[in-house]
Order: sequence, then structure tokens, then C-alpha cells
Amino acid sequence: MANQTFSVPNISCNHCVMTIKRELGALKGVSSVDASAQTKQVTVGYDSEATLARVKATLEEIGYPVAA
Ligand SMILES: [Cu+2]
Repeated sequence: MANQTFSVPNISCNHCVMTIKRELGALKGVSSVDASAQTKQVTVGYDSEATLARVKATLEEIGYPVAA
């Protein structure tokens, strides 16, 4: 298991945080999700590079793309 933190500029409030936690938490291989409206960061625990790629794709799909 590894962790990675992403910068996600579109996080503006607690509703965004809840949406991200729900959507990423439903992905297979994701063991933990933390998100913050203060830091605009998302941290995930994941099991493989494929899961990490899906996390990024999902964030983009739901309107919270990871900053380059
Ligand atoms: Cu919001």
C-alpha cells in the first residue's frame, strides 16, 4: 500500500470534500481517501499504479482535475 497526495484546485467547500471521498472511496484498490478544502489537496492510499490512474481519471470525470 502506498499513499499519494494530489493538488486539486477545484475543491472549494466541504461538499466537494464529501463528493471526492464518496467517489474515490468506491474505487477498487483505494484503501483511504482524505481531502481538504483548506489545502485543496487529496491524499489516497492505493494498491497499484492502475488504481492511481483510475483515481486521477475519476477526479477529472467528476469535475476535480488534478493540477499538473
Ligand atoms: Cu464544494
